[in-house]
Amino acid sequence: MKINLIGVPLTYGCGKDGAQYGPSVLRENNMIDLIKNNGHTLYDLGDLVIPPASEEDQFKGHENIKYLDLITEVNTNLAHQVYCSLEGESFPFVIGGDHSLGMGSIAGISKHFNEVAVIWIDAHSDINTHLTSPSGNPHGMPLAASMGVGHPKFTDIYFKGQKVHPKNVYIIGVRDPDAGELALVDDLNLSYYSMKTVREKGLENVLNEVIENIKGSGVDGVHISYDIDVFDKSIVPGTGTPVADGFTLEEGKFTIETLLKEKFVTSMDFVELNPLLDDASKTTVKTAVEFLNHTFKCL
Ligand code: 5AB
Ligand code: MN
Ligand code: MN
Ligand code: MN
Repeated sequence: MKINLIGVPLTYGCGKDGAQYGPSVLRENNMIDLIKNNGHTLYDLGDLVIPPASEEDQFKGHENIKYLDLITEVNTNLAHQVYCSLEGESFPFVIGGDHSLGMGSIAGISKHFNEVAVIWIDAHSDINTHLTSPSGNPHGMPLAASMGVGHPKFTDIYFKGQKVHPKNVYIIGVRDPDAGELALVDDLNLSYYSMKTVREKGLENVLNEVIENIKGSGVDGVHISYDIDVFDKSIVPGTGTPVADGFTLEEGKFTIETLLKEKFVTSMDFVELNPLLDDASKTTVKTAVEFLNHTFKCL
C-alpha cells in the first residue's frame, strides 16, 4: 500500500501541554521502519507547521472554544494534505497531536469521496459544541463539527457545511460522555456503542454489525479516527484524558484487524499520545508502537 504519513504536532485543542510531541516521539520509536517493514511504500509528508500562540490568544475567537482561529487554520491545512494524498492514490495516515485534528482529516476525505463513513474509536464521543462543552477544549468537538453541528468556523473548515452524514458515523468505546453529547446521540440517532454495550454484546458482534452497516450503506470512503484513550488507562497513562475500563491491547489489535480485513478503510488518524504524561517505563509509547505495528501489518 502507498501510505502518506502526516504528523500534526498540535496540543492547543486539548488544554494540556505535551500532545504536540506525539509525532516526534512516534518517529523516534521507529514509526517509519514499522511502516516500511510491513511491506508498504511510504511517502512521509512530514509534520504540519503549528503557528505559535500565547495563552492570551486562547479565548480571542470565542469564550468557550480555545484557540478557535488557530485550530481552524491548522485543520484547513490538514484537510488539504489529506485531500491531496487521496488524489495521489495514497492512504493518508495522520498522527497527532490532539483530536481536534479529526475535523481536518474528515474535511479532506469528504472532498475526495462522494460519501464517507467515519468510525470513531474513543473513550469519548467528541460531539460537544461550544454550547455543551464543559471545558472549551476543541478536541472534544471534532465529530460534531464534521457532522455540521457546532461553531460555523469549525463546521465550514475547508468547504462549507456537513462533511459526514450522521447515519454514516459509528462511535465505539465511549465510557465518559457529557450530558449534551448524549442528547446529540439521541437527536441524530447515532450508531453509538458505549463500552457498556461493547461488554454486553461482545466486541466481535459490535464490529460485525458496524461492518455490515457500512457495506450496505453505499459509501466509497471509510475513515477510522483512533483515540489512544480508548485503551484502558492502565496501559495509556500518557494521554490527556485517560479513562478506566477501556480496551486491552489485544482488544485494540482485534478491532483494527477486524476492520482492516474488510479492505474498505481509506484513511486513519491515531491521536492523543502525550509523551509528557507517560510513566518512567514509557508504557503508553509501548502500547502505541505495538498497536501501530499490528495496524500496518493488517493494512
Ligand atoms: B478526546 C470532555 N468530553 O469535551 C470535553 O480525548 C473530554 O479527544 C473530551 O476524546 C476528550 O472536554 C476529547 C470532558
Ligand atoms: Mn478523542
Ligand atoms: Mn478520548
Ligand atoms: Mn484525550
